[in-house]
Amino acid sequence: MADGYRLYSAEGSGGVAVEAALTLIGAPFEVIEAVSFEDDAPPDGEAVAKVNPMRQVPALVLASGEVMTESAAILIRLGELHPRAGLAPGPDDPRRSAFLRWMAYVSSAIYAHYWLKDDPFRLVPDAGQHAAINQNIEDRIADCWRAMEAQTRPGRYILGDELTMLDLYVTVVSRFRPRRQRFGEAAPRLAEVARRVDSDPRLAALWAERYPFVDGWDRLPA
Ligand SMILES: N[C@@H](CCC(=O)N[C@@H](CS)C(=O)NCC(=O)O)C(=O)O
Repeated sequence: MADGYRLYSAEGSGGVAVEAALTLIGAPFEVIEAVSFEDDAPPDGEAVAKVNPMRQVPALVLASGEVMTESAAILIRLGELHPRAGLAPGPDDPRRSAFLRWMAYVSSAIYAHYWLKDDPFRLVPDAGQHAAINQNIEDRIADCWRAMEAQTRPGRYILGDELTMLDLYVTVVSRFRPRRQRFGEAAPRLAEVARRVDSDPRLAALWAERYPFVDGWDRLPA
């Protein structure tokens, strides 16, 4: 796509946050399905390897041909490149510090865990330890959501009443395992924002196709 973006992404991945951003921006983009998580096997990143040696999605090819990886950086940059969409508070915006802080936090404190969680063999050869690793990672992720909840004061959206890239990012990353139930227990106000973004009519088709919401994900225990 000569005048648009080429996005290496995958269904049910963090790349869907970038797909959501490009959808709201209204920019032309082509998606290349690039990492397979089929059958709970370790992710296969063969298709993305030629643009991202880390074999991870999202990887965004800009119209210039330059490649960007790192979901938070991609979202922030798209916000800068398309300021009229109003999705990324600019340098003089009072929300700017919180915006940058929580974008980096979701990436480093939460999303980064999935490299091990998706395939514990990467660090621990003994499969007998994997259930405990998984549990500990999920506990840590819940703690991180809880800490974010305690330090933010969402309005309709996390930084106030306007939707930003941060809302898209949290909405997608909170769909990762252990899914929304644990997220909702740890961070009920953030979960309310995520539900608002889930039901944004501009994104309904995208969510249904790229990250279908499974009934019961956000059901809290009775
Ligand atoms: N730091 C990267 C992490 C991206 C990432 O972990 N992507 C997952 C999909 S949600 C992936 O490609 N996993 C395959 C792998 O790590 O081998 C980012 O924020 O974009």
